Amino acid sequence: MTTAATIATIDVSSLRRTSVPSNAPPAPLRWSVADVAALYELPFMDLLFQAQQVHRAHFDASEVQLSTLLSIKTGGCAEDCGYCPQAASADSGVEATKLMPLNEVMAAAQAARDQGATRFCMGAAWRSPKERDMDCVTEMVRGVRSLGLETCMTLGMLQASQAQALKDAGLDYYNHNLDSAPEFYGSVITTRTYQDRLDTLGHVRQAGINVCCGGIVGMGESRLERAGLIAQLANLEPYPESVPINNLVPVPGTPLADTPLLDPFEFVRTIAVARITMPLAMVRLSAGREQMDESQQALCLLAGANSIFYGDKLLTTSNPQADRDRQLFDRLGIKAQGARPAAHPAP
Ligand code: SAM
Ligand code: DTB
Ligand code: SF4
Repeated sequence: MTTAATIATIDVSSLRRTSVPSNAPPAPLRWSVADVAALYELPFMDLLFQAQQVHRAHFDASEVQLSTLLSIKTGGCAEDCGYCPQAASADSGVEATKLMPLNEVMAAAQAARDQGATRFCMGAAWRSPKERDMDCVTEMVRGVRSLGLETCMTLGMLQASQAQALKDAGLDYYNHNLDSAPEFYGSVITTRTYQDRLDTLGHVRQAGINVCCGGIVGMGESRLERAGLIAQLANLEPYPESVPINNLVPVPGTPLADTPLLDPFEFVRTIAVARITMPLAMVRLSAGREQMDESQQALCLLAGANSIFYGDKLLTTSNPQADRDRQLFDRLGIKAQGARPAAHPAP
């Protein structure tokens, strides 16, 4: 495999620490794509051993954090993300809904907490929230937080003022994924740019909200492009507190429905590489668990994943039943983690 990878010229200056004087030369990138690709090239056992060492230096390797997802506004989305069943352009059968009322959100959050989740993530199929939606979503943050849950939202692109409004309501995390390497991105999404995503992440950081940012593998990208995604994430300054690694859920009616399945070991490798390059992050084994057997999930945990989406549904697709997850945890001697502060504070 080639190692002559170049770092894409994307403007990450808005994500660098504000304490760096503006006339100082930019800090060197922590991870070149070639260095990340070299990790992928390690023998599987060596890669997992290295990932385990990094993981155990910072975390209890028997603890996994549980996040539950709720789709607060489903389908009918104007964006054209090729993987997504919620795009209006997809022929996936997902029905568009209005924004969910607060009482239904609260009931779902209560149920998630009763099942043992510590973080509640609310997702909306929006390009970005409209101003008229902001009062409703900030009320949801306040309500869910009052139950003692960590809150996360993923609402699409945010303006600086919207990020600040969410922060003022007490939002703990904002999820906004880079999704892929910049070189692959344009073949999956055309309605917003990579730079748009970096700008939103900059606004979230500036507001002091913890960043949850990851991507999807198994979309037909090359290994070098997977390394490119991880390098982008690991070079964010600081890197995200939470890193969801999604395996493509190939939904009939979406442009990526017939993508050949990724080798399961390659997915495990991606988790290991994320763990090594972002040692303090919560690395989440995210979408795609339903399609994995339990041995593969155990390998992902061994490779340094320490968070999962927990509950029978992701946004529109299914996730393993909570009972099955509890049984798997028992078989592996894994315990669910209680609420904990973010791995490192936002600047
Ligand atoms: N509309 C908002 C946005 O795109 O930022 C938030 C919701 S969107 C569904 C959140 C993330 O879900 C996407 O960025 C993508 O990484 C992931 N996702 C969506 N469909 C997926 C699929 N079929 N398989 C795996 N991950 C998927
Ligand atoms: C993330 O990275 N994965 C989650 C969450 N962030 C919002 C979403 C996965 C969605 C999978 C497809 C679906 O259920 O619609
Ligand atoms: Fe819309 Fe988000 Fe799906 Fe893209 S990933 S189509 S922005 S809901």
